[in-house]
Amino acid sequence: MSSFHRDTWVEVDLDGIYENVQALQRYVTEDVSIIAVVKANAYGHGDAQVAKVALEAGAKYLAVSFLDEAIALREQGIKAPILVLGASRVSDIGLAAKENITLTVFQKEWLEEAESVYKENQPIRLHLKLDTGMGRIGARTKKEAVEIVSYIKSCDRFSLEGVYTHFATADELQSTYIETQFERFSGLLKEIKQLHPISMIHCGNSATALRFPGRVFNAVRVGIAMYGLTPSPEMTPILPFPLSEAFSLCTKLVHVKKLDLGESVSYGATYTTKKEEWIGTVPVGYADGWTRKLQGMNVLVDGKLAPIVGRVCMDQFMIKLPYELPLGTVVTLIGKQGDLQISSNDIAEKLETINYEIPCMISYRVPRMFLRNKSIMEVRNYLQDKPILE
Ligand code: PMH
Repeated sequence: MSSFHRDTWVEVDLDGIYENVQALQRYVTEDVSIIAVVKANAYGHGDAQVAKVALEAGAKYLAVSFLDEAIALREQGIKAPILVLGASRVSDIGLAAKENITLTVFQKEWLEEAESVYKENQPIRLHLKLDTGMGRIGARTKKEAVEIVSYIKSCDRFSLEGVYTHFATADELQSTYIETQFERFSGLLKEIKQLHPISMIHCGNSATALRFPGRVFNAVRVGIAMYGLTPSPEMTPILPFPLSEAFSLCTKLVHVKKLDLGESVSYGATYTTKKEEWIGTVPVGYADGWTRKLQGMNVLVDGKLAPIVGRVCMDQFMIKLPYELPLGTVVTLIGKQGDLQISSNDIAEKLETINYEIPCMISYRVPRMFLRNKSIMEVRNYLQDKPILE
């Protein structure tokens, strides 16, 4: 731990991610390809490290949001196919083709402009996105979809590999809306397949894969479940197999003191001791993503719960210790100590948000430490943008 200059780190359990991908693969069967969704730095877990372990575990494809994220993976030696799920600029098509990156198409105008701008011979691999009810990006009507597919067919620099859609309510147990989306997708697919053979068809995220394994066509785009988190609290009781949560956040006490009764702590002096209390200072703050709304949340120290007292500062916050503890004692903000666990789900509940947001919000300032085969494989400090221990 001495090779970065800060005693705060994220621990990413790559063994857990490997097991989650394998369990998902067994569940959807070998006929369905796993597309590992590693956008947003793999939901904060570390893009290349997660991508490599997901591929080792059987994933066939990777997905990101933006071309820059795909290029970053190529620069880190990832050769597997990568799909950009979001919109890409026509001016960047040449770069995508050169790096062998698959783009998402959903507008005929984009294709027309692409054809006039892109003059290389290397074909551009495309997946057509259909908007069946998410209302985000995608062709919505049969007319739009048919026009796009016909255009692609007429131009040999475009190659249509896949068709996909995204569900808005897959993680809700009420199924009316998702059934409508399934129906619209099937209807549009039928028209498209009459025009063009499609080798990859995908509609499912983690929740869809877990709830409707037999209805996901031949690929699924899996994010949150790969990281070991349940897509929504209401799905927890119906999970078909256990998932292993991969993300922990730890630090160490940098200051410990006994305060007299009636002393206050942090900005605004919002917390005042009710008796003599041991107060510990933790070197993590809102600039690390540990937002001010986490005042009052517990952390784990010496195997016990300890509440955050007073306001969270930019780089530090204070906790009420159960008793005097030595400097350097490990404090777990997310993760396990002994029998106790603070899950990203608990942080999400406190912040009234979804668990997806929690690992994403822990900023680049916190080094990521990767565990594989139960030991440290690499430590990466995104401030320096290079591994500092391999
Ligand atoms: N496919 C698309 C198009 C997505 O946007 C996402 C996640 C996934 C697959 C993976 O979903 P999962 O993590 O539930 O398995 N996208 C987002 C999003 O845009 N906001 O939160 C999750």
